[in-house]
Amino acid sequence: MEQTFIMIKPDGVQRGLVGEIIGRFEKKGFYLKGLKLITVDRSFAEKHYADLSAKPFFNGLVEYIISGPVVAMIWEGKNVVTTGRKIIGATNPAESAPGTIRGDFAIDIGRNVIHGSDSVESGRKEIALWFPESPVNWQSSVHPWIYE
Ligand code: IDP
Ligand code: MG
Repeated sequence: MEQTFIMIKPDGVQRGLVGEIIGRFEKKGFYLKGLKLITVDRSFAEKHYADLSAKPFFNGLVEYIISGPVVAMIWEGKNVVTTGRKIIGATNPAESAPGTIRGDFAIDIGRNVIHGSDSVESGRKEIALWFPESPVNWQSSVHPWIYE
């Protein structure tokens, strides 16, 4: 099944939003397939955001991501990449709809609480980068109550 990489950024951890955010993905019906609290160094953050290295905000973005621990997660389910991005909301919280994570909990684009992969392919790459260890293999026993 489809997987995505979701990261609660340092502001989300500091502000005590970890439980709230995990709860939203859990209650939707997605399956948690990887989870760790980790502080990353500069070269790792630069690798994660390599596609944005030419952007003027790149250095600030890297400083932000290395400023404290983050919660790195793998979530699994049908259309989890696209639906996960909808749960997260628009990149700029000024434009994120209420009811989305960024719409409910963020103000500034440079403190937007959470990351989610933008495609199945980048999800695959990001999961390989953040979770080089072999994944925990488990299946939810409520699966038939979520999928027809
Ligand atoms: P996304 O996180 O919604 O996929 P991206 O365009 O991939 O958005 O940008 C990655 C992150 O870089 C954003 O989540 C945000 O934290 C930061 N960012 C994007 N655009 C700006 C900007 O114009 N100023 C400051 N930070 C930005
Ligand atoms: Mg992105």
